[in-house]
Amino acid sequence: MRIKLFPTLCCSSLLLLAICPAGVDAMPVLMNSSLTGPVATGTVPPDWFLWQKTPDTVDATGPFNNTGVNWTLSPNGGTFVRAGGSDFPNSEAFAQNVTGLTIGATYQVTFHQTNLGFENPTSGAWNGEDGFWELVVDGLSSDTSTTLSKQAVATNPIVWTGGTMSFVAPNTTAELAFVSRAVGTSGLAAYMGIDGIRIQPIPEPTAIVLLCFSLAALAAKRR
Ligand SMILES: *[C@@H]1O[C@H](CO)[C@@H](O)[C@H](O)[C@H]1NC(C)=O
Ligand SMILES: *[C@@H]1O[C@H](CO)[C@@H](O)[C@H](O)[C@H]1NC(C)=O
Ligand SMILES: *[C@@H]1O[C@H](CO)[C@@H](O)[C@H](O)[C@H]1NC(C)=O
Ligand SMILES: *[C@@H]1O[C@H](CO)[C@@H](O)[C@H](O)[C@H]1NC(C)=O
Ligand SMILES: CC(=O)N[C@H]1CO[C@H](CO)[C@@H](O)[C@@H]1O
Repeated sequence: MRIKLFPTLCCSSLLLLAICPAGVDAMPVLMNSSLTGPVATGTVPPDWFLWQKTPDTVDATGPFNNTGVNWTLSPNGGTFVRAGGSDFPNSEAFAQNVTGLTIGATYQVTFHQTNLGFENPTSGAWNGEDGFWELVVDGLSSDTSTTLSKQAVATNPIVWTGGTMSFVAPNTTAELAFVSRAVGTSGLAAYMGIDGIRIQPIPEPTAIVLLCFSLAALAAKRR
């Protein structure tokens, strides 16, 4: 009896392991998600580090508030990060090593984003590019946000919208870099703002979870 049952149990367990995704019990730890810190050029808020070039920590008065209107803060308030995006190697980026991840689990990153544009302080020309944010996880490009156009004219208000990107955790701790990027190849940068970053595990699709429950129940019954 024992000898006969063993292969069945063994197979059920293997099947469960193969089909059922790893449970996500832990919540990822993202420090200073509100990007709050002293206003400064070429500096990112506490708990974050410069990943490439020199993004800035700014508030509604700048620095680099080269726009025809006053800047507005994101719904998250406080300071936010402004970064000039261009082709990848010339884009400004900042990062944090996020802990508490489950290997192989998918995470959704949500945030507030805006395209600030850039009014040339000397000529008054309305420069800047359409831009987006790119998420690089442990050196691997994982996702991009929707593209935001710069305001049509310099005097249009600064608008914040919700952004979403996702990634699969390669390790329990992973380096998440947020890279400002420009769409065009004009050589001008897209001046992107970001604030209020949140990371949450994406729940497994209901169908797979139900299948796993059924298989687990079946295995228990046989046992
Ligand atoms: C623009 O930034 C400068 C320098 O940070 C600041 O003195 C000025 O008050 C700001 N202007 C507006 C309209 O926010
Ligand atoms: C723009 O900012 C300046 C400096 O902070 C302030 O004096 C002015 O009232 C602001 N203008 C508007 C329209 O909010
Ligand atoms: C973040 O993680 C990367 C990759 O493991 C490592 O090279 C880097 O030193 C870490 N940085 C900090 C500030 O912990
Ligand atoms: C996973 O993260 C740990 C701790 O940061 C590190 O020592 C290890 O090398 C990483 N493994 C891989 C495959 O990157
Ligand atoms: C959410 C969070 O951790 N915010 C912190 C960002 O860093 C500043 C400066 O250390 C803290 O005051 C905030 O509490």
